[in-house]
Amino acid sequence: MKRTLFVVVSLLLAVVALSACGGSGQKGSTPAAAAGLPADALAIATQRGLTPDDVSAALKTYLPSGKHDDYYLFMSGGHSGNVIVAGVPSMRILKNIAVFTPESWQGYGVGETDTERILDAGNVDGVKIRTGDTHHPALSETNGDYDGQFLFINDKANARVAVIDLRDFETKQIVKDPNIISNHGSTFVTPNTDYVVQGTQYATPLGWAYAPLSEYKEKYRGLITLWKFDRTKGRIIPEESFSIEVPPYWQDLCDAGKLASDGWGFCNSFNTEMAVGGNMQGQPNFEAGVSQRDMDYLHIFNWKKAEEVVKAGKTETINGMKVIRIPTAVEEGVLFFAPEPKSPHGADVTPDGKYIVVAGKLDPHVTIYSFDKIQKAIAAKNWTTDEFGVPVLNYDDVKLAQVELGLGPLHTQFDDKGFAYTSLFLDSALAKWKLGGDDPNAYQLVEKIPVQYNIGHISAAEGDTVSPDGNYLVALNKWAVDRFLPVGPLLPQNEQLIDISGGPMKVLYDMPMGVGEPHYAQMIKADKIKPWDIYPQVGWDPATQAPSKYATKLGEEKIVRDGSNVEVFMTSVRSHLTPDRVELKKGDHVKWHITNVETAKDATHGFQLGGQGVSLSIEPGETVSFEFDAAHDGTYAFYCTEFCSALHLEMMGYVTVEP
Ligand code: CUK
Ligand code: CUA
Repeated sequence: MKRTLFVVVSLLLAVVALSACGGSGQKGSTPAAAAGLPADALAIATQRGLTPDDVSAALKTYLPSGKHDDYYLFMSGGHSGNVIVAGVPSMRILKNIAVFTPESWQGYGVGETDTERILDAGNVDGVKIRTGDTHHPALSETNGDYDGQFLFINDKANARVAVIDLRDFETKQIVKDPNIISNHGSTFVTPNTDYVVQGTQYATPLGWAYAPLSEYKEKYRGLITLWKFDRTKGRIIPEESFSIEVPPYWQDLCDAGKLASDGWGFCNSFNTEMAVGGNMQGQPNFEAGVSQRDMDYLHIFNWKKAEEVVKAGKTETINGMKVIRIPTAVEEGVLFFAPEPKSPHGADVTPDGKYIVVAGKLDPHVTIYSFDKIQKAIAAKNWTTDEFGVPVLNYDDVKLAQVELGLGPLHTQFDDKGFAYTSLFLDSALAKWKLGGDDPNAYQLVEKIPVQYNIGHISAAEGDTVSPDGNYLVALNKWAVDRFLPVGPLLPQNEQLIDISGGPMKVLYDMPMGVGEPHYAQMIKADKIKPWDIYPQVGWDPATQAPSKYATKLGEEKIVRDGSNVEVFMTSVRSHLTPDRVELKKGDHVKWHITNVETAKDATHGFQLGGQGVSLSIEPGETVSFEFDAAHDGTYAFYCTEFCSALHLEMMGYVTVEP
């Protein structure tokens, strides 16, 4: 025990001395600076039973009040359908971004508003979809590096993709793929964000039309969709997007090529068996049916070539989307397969773009493919074909190396020192291994550390760009088991911060995630994101990122009646809403616009109108609109929901609806 305390003290002294060296130097740089350390620090460490490792982890992650984190971490919120933003290394949650599910605090999709219309764009056959399952956030990139402008995220359950503008951290657009019902290899961007890539997960007939499962091979298909992104508009342009038809192999994760492999993309698949279930009809469960073959197919596609094929008009338009059919994709050299070991999950391109790392859930190895070898095999036309006529390259021609890491390898990230990191789901561990360039023997396992527990994705600082930082890695663990205070049978997930800056890897912090579950996350340097403090001018419409035609200035508030159509132009400022009386008649249709005329940072006003299911958040400068029918006569109160001032409770008004 004495020895432990001694080590703790030495550690604290060393850290204080170090920070003094790195600081202004005013306080000197000798261990004497340790005199500044509170005398009770040792007592605290002792009393709380902290080990030297605990103390060093605490010092590495603690942020004093007012200090900011080094990185933003954008996590998918899984089946809560949103995105969660945290800071690294503190792991403090900064924001939830409502995406596929309505959210009252942000006034997102609650009441008939512009954000409701964003959600409506993702409806399926007229069914209002207000659930989501977000998996893979993708930051926009310029030359293969995060540029901090936009974030994309998929909804696996309904094959949708959303666009989030990082100037105001708000969802701007949801697009629905008209031909598939679920996606997964999504979202991943091409190196200049020309396209947002989306791969199908569970095959259906295109347009999810009816076909019995007995016709699976004939009628069911997957797609690789390339959503065209217009950076100036900040929108996906469906008319300029297209899909490549692929066999019903259940495409899994995808990644876009970069640098050496720019112009290409890669997707795993895991049901080349084309199993169709039927466990009540004497057939094996899907889990068994899908795992029969030793090899599945890595899908290798040339999206630049596909773009030319689309321009040449060699597509079929299916439900409004241009689709390159399989025979055309084959003929034009757009699509190739390479065998990959049993039921792979992650496909990750190395920072130089020269290699593709594939991890198989049922194989203890990661398999490294060489892009150069793939190109040579394609040029040599050395292939067989699958049942759909797609060229299958020879495994030994394209495989460069394999590294045995452990059980259940899933996802891989990279650092700046030539190492790769792979999550091991079944081992509940993180493996660090060495990349070996073109030398297959140079690929080696370096180190493994346990995580708590059932690790899925990992996210290293800028770890999937052309220039990873090699600083931090977050393990997105599915299970927390014993890590946190018990909260009933539904436990949080555990996001563990791991130090990968050099030397042995170390777990620094356990972050309970009370919603979720996060699948993938991306971590970007904080200074790359330049969010607005307030909207650029008073009367701003975040839906168009332009001045709103409903902007209302102080003193110009009004209520306009035209028959039974009533339009309200309201302002909000601390601590009143003007007008504060809205007199309606039963049966009126009301359009209501509120402009928050504040220009002070953080001076947001909320708005709820009792009995109408409306919730708004009106940030400084913003103009928000909503509509409703005054279907019942009565007296209702509206008020500001943000405690914005001492007289916030008085920031209210009445709606009277005359019979
Ligand atoms: S998936 Cu969840 S752990 Cu959707 Cu990327 Cu692998
Ligand atoms: Cu505005 Cu409370």
